[in-house]
Amino acid sequence: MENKKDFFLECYQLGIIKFGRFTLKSGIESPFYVDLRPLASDPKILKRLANYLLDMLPLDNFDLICGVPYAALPMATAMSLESFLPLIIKRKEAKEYGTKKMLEGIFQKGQNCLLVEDVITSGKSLLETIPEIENEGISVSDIVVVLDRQQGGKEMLESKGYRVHTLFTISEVCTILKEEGHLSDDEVARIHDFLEGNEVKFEEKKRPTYEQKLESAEHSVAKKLLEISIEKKSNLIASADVITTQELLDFAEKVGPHIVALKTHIDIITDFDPDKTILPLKDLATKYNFLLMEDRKFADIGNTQELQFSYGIYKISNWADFVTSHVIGGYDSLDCFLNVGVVAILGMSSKGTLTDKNYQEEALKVAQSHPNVIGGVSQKQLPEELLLFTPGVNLSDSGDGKGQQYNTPEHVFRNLQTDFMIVGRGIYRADDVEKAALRYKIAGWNAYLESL
Ligand code: BMP
Repeated sequence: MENKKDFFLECYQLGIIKFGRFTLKSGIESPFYVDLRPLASDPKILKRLANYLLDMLPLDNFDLICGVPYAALPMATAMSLESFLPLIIKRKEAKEYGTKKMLEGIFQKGQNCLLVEDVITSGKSLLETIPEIENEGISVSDIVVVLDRQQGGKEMLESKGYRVHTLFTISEVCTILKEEGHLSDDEVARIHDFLEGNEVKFEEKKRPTYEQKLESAEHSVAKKLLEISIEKKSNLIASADVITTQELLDFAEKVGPHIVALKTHIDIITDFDPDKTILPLKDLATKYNFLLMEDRKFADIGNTQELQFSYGIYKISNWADFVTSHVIGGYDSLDCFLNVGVVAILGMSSKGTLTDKNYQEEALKVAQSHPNVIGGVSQKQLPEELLLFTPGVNLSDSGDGKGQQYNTPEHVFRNLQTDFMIVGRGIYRADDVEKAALRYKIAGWNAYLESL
């Protein structure tokens, strides 16, 4: 089987743990929030999860399997399908009519049932569930849990004689996320304080508003983008990944009123013509007040990039307001992008990207020091002086089957403090493109306001 850390990181991409400041049911403020329900929406992950859980267990001990409702129900079902252990279902409330049974399915007194739970905190809810099963004459010896929040639940149940098997602990998860650069030292320290029962000090530092960013922005393109954002109440960049001039112009006409920039991959336009493609596109950009972002992702030595930027059929330097570029060619390779802004590719959104922690740190140093750079493309928070552009945003999908990994606007604004979200298929594949653009614009702006 693949390694458990990689598996966890894939689960994490589904948004199962959020870090910040959350008020729990008990009224306590927690620096993290766990919700494993999204795991059930990805069948491949759910199946692998079932096998990870089964691998930890003495399966011969069990006659039945049961999930604690609701989050663990799909997990228990998947485990049953993978192991052929018969599933029984525990109700949350007894039926008011008919049999009034708490347990549904086929079982006999004296059988031993494996109990499945998604998250264990204090263990209180398990302690309430177990007697309801035992009252039916079924014994429970083992409980398997996906994530232990390490707040005493496991120890409490073990002291009562139950064996508790946990796949991940919150400490383990923090170590993985810190190694991968998703959590800072401060956040990890706060989580440890919380787990040890100490009072947690939440930073009151807020993300800067677009107005504050505008005050400190130095590059003219960064300023222009922020001004448009404030004026249009939008942080949406629509990605026009279409392949004909007509589609591109139609798309720009529909999304124009709602976006701050239109992102192009100009080399996928099959009938490119500077007069028929670029001139009307520039007119639309003026009419609707948006910038043109060419997602060329330059990745060569400075001299070649200079030629690619200004020559060939696309002559990007004639019309793009800003471009994306890898920084793999080093600091000097970015000198050629005079008069446009550069968005440095620091970390990509695709599965298995080679932009690892070390690469991102080095790339960030180049981005921070080069005067042509206005920001970066990343799936992580960036220092305040850079604008963060985050692709891989979709309101309804978690991936595209080709490696793209999606997040919601809430995630990218709250957890990454992004400045601009980039949306492609979420908009251009929608039945009503204009409506979709407006929907994303509103979702992005609300997520930004909530992140302040
Ligand atoms: P979509 O929302 O349809 O997945 O499109 C995302 C767009 O952002 C694509 O044009 C892609 O080339 C670009 N992109 C990305 O998805 N991930 C990155 O890390 C960098 C990108 O530029």
